[in-house]
Amino acid sequence: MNKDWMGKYSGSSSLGLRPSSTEQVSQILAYCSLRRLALVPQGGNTGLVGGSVPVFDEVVLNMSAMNKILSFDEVSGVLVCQAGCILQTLEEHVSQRGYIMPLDLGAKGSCHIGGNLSTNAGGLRLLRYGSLHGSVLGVEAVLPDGTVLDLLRQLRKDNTGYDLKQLFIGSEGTLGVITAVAIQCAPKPASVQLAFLSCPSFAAVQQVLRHAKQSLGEILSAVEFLDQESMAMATQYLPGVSNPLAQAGPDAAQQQQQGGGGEQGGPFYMVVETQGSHAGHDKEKLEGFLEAVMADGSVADGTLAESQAQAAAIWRVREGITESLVRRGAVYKYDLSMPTHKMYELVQLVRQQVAHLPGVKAVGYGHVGDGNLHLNVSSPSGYSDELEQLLEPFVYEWTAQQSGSISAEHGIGLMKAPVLGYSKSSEAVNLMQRLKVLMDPHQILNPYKVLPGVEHMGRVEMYDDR
Ligand code: FAD
Ligand code: 2HG
Ligand code: ZN
Repeated sequence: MNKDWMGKYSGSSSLGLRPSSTEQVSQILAYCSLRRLALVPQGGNTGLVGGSVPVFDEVVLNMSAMNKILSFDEVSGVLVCQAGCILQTLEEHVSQRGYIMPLDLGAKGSCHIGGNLSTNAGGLRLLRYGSLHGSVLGVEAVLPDGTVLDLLRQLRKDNTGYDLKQLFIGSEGTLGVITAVAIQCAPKPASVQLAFLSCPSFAAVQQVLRHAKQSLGEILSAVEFLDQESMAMATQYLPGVSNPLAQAGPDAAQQQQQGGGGEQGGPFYMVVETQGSHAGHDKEKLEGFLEAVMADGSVADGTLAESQAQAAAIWRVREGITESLVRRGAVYKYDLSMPTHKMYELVQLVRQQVAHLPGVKAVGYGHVGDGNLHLNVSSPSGYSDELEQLLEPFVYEWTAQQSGSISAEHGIGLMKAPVLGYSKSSEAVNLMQRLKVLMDPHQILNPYKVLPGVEHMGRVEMYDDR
C-alpha cells in the first residue's frame, strides 16, 4: 500500500512484494542491496507517524503472508510466531490456552506483531505488563544485505554479551526486517474488572491515579483518561457509541448507593481496569476504591461494568477516539511523554493557540498511568501550513522543556525524523547514525525514516567516517 492509515502520508511505489518465508525475505534484501534498491517493510500499516509507506518509489515489503504461529509452550507461556501474524489472532490463540498477549491496542485487528516490535508499541496495558523490550525474548531478523540473524531464543535469562535483539525493537524497520518473534505471554487473569469514572478536573484525575496505584496495587492493569472533547468525538462520529455514564442500567442503583450523582459528569473521564485471580476479592477492592475516590470528591460519577458487553462498550469509547478523529477529517497527532502534572497544561495551551480557526479542535487523552499524552488536533478542512506552524515546533519545544519525549510509543517514522533532536542528544543521534551506516551501508532499508536527513543536521552532527 502506498497510503498510510490516516491518509496523511503517501508514496508512489509500483512494486509490492509479499514473501512467505525468511529465506525469501533474505533473497529479496540481498538482491535489493546489490542493486541499491530501497525498501519499506510494511506490517498492518496502522502506524501513525508515516513510517510504513514509501516516500518515493521504494519497494513495499508486505509481511502479511508470514503469518504462521510456530509454537506455544503452555508451561512457560512463550509464543513463537512469524512477524506477519495479526495481534488479535495471536491473542485468540493464546487465550484458548490460558494466556494473554503482553500488549493490547486499538489497532489489534490489523497490526502485526512484527510491526508492534518495530514500533515498540505500548498500548493499554503497558502499566501492568511492561514494554516489549522486556517481554520479547527472541527475534529473527534479516539484515539489509540478506544475512539472517537468528536471535530467536526463548529464554527468560540470557546474559551473553550485547542484547542484539533490542536493536530491532523500536527501530521501525531501519536496521533489519523482523521475520519471527518469541514473546513471553502472561497468564490469563481469572477476573477482569472495569470502572468508568468522571472527574471534575485534571488534578482529580491525578489524585485518582495515585489512589488506584496505592489501593489496587498488584491487580491494577490499566489507567486511561480522556477529556470531554475526546468523548464528544467518540460519541458524535462512531455509530452506536454513547457515554457509558449516560446510560441507565443496573449500575444506577449502585451509583446511588455510593453517593454518585445521576449526571453525565466531566470534563474528564477515566478507565480503570484490574486483572486478578479472584473475582470476589478484586470486585470488593475496586468497589472500595470507587467509594473512597467518590467520598474525597476526585470522582463525581462512576460505573462498574457488570458484563462483558458493558466492558466492551467502555473500551470502545476509549479505543475508538483515534477512529472518530479520522472520520472527522485531517488530524495532527502528538504522542508525548512528560511528567503527569504537566500533561493537560499543553492541551490547554494548544487549544488557545488554535482557538481562532473555525472547526479546529484539540483533544487530550491517553495512557495517564504511563505519563503518555495523546494530543490530537482535528481539522475538518484538511491539513494546512498555517495550522502546522501554530503547532510545530511549539509542541516539541514545550515538551522538551519539560524533559519529556516527542514520541512516547508511536515512534518517529517520517513525521518526526527532522525533530528527533528535541528528545535525543547530538551524541545519541550520532551513535544512531553510526549504527545505521554499519548495519545498512547502502541505506536501502526504510530511508528518510527515524534519522534526521542532512538538511536537519544543524541540530545534530553528521556521522563522520574518519
Ligand atoms: P506498520 O504500520 O505496518 O509499520 C510500522 C513501522 O514498522 C514502519 O516503520 C514499518 O516499516 C515497520 N515494520 C513493520 N513490520 C516490520 C517488520 N516485520 N520488520 C521490520 N520493520 C517492520 N500504537 C501504540 O503504541 N499504542 C497504541 O495504543 C496504539 N493504538 C492504535 C490505535 C489505532 C486505532 C491505530 C490506527 C494505531 C494505533 N497505534 C498504537 C499505532 C500502531 O498500531 C502501532 O504502531 C503498531 O505497532 C503498528 O503495527 P503495524 O503492523 O501496523 O506496523
Ligand atoms: C491510543 O492510545 C493510540 O489510542 C492512538 O495510541 C493515539 O491516535 C492517537 O493519537
Ligand atoms: Zn496510545
